[in-house]
Amino acid sequence: EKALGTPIPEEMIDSLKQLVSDHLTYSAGKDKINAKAHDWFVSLSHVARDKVVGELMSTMRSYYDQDVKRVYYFSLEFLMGRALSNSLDNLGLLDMAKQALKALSISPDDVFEAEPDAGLGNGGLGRLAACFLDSMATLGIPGFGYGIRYEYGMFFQRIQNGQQVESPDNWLRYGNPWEFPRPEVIYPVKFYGRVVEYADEKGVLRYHWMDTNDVMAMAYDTPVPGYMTDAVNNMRLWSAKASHDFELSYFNEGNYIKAVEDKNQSENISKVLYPDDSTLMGRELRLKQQYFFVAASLQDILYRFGKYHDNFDHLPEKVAIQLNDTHPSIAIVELMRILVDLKHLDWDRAFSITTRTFAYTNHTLMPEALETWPVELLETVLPRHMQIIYEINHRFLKEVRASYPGDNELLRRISIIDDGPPKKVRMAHLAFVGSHRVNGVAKIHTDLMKETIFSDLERFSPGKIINITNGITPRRWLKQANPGLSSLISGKIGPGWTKDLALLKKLIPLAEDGDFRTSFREVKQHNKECLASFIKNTLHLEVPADSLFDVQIKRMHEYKRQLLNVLHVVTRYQEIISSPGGDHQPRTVIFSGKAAPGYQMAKLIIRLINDVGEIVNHDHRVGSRLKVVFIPNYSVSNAEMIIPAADLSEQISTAGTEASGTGNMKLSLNGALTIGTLDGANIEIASEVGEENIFIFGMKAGEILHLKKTGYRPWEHYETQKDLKQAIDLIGSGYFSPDQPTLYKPIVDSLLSADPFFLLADYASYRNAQRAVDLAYRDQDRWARSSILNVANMGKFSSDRTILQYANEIWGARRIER
Ligand code: DL6
Repeated sequence: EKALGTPIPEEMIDSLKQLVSDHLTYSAGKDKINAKAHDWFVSLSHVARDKVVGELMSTMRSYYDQDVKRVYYFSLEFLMGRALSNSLDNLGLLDMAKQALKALSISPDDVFEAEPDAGLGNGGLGRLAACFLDSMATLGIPGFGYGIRYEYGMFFQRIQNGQQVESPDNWLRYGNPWEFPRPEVIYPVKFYGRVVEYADEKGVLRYHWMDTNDVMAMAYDTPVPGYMTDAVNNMRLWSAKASHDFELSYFNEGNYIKAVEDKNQSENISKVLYPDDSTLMGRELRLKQQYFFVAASLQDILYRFGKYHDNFDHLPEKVAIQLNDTHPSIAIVELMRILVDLKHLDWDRAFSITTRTFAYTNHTLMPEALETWPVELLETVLPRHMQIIYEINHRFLKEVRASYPGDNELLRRISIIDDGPPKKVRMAHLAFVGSHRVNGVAKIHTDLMKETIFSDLERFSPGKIINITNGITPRRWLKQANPGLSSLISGKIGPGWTKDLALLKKLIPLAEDGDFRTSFREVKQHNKECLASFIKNTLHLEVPADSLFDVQIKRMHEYKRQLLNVLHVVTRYQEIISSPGGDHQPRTVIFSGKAAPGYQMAKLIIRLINDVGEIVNHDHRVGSRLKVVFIPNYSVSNAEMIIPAADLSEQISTAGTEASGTGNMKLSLNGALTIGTLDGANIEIASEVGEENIFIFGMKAGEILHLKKTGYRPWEHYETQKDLKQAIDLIGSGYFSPDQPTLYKPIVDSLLSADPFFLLADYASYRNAQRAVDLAYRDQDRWARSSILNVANMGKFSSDRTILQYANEIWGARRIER
């Protein structure tokens, strides 16, 4: 690695300048005179891409030469964010590129910001996939991402009159310099039709799926460079193309428009990302998306496998397929169809190959997010697959019956088919039965998987479920997002932590070093000033950069309890008003997050946050002691800006609901202290950073379960806790919505009648924890010490560790030396 602070030789900068200028002419086709930031972005991207693509080819060649076992990560979502600065940094060229741009009198920030986010994901699940690709490339694991090249990514969120307004994210409008279209890599994918049984020449019963409607899947490749390594992996995304440009029969009849309409119908499959990560509606298009990408990916994988192998028994030795949640789980059935119907393997052999190839990661216990597909829909869209699912289930239930004779209740619960009505396929059961390993994403989540949704399956296949706690890439989430902290750390302990995050432990003694604490605080202060000026420029709101920056950034969802945070904000507001001379710790409470467009309650909470902000921020009695900010359009790029500026990280989900969380890791890695429940990975963060450096509150998962069983009466908390009652009453009174006094009645009603996420039960404990935060923040030196210890103890949460665990415990994949 380039030694820290070594000046970059002038001639290297000159030659980079020349390359960028050449690409401006020959790739962007622009003259310097009228080139815009976007043109420079395209030009610099081509420079980086040229370096990456050579390595991509030699990496692929070496994988072939060594006939390595390949890992295929199947995901309906890849939330990659921007590629340019990440690629340059991975190549070790980021500083040089910035200097070259400056020498051309171009602002590097403008150039990097001209790149649209590749926002092909909803939240944690999609971003995890992106971190995993980065880690696989960095570690030299032959890992390939397979997914969909959505024409429209996650919707763009604006706030108008306090409300979320969605607009399409046309991220490909100006082209995408990072992708390589592969018009020659194109596979047919079948839908609908019917299944015909026939006996082959040996009298064996066979199935022929015919009269189908075909769509073509065309590949687009995006190179994924590892950090400071020659290895470059590939992410292959599929785009739907009509199987023929025009329906000729219509065309010949002179119905030109109808002919084009059919083409567009087929291409709709890869048009748009479904913007809901919690309630998975059984929509036909979504099922078609799922099958579309797995069918194309399997054809591609088997084509590659077939170049060197002709015996499918060896498939699990050369191929591992990881299913990112159940979304791609129809792949299990598709591989069975290929092996049995097309390759004529007998069922048991095919099923053994299939289960040894697949593994499945579960990311949620929420019942509404567990996918089921109506049998009727599957029978229409994928008739042969439905038959195969029945057969898998039949054989599986036979085994269960043999182990637990007479237990019909167990058979009903464990079956892949839910008898309904309507009859449905439980995709999680299918994924479980069709995989050799199933994993949860944090310890508590895995334990709860075993105790709840998979308890029967776990009893039947003990040991199949394992835990692999999530992680995040330290490159994007510390090195690039927080250059100030990154260089402070590297200056003290060297740059090795970027590849071995456990080395951050070397910072532990520095928490006792006053000079280091001062530098550390200066970096945080600088980051807060940058965020404050962003807020001023975009939202026209001044927030004091010396106040405590209290941050909750994630999808808007009731279980994540943004509303609990709002209740606390309202209580603070009331305290300030009722004791104007009091010594109130100034706070800026920052929210950011999108709500699924159809999720009315989440949208109402966004509106409440904005309405509370509107009143609080303009109340002269409050002044700078409390500000409430909602930053619109939460995205990877916005996260990269907000996270380094956070003092406090709100991770306050109801215990037992958040599978892991990864924002919690990013914030802590950037020195924010967590206020959180014993949920998801918070528990593991607490044990790494130490109880004295985190603010834990609230009921434990077991206690919540007990309360659910014994009867929860939220109104008792309302009636007995004065400050809580006052906050709820103020919201219910229309104080924050004077034009529509009953606007927030649904929120108040929900809290007082059912409070399904136990906000009121946790309120007092949350308030106490917030008091402890205020107190701790007063001692800036103590706070800095805790903050440093958070950073120092985050080694476990690198996605490099996570990926090595997957490689060893699930995939049997090894790191490739070249
Ligand atoms: O595992 C990644 C991420 C977890 O960190 C979050 O806790 C969890 O909510 C999220 N799950 C989903 C659910 N989607 N589905 N299905 O996004 O996964």
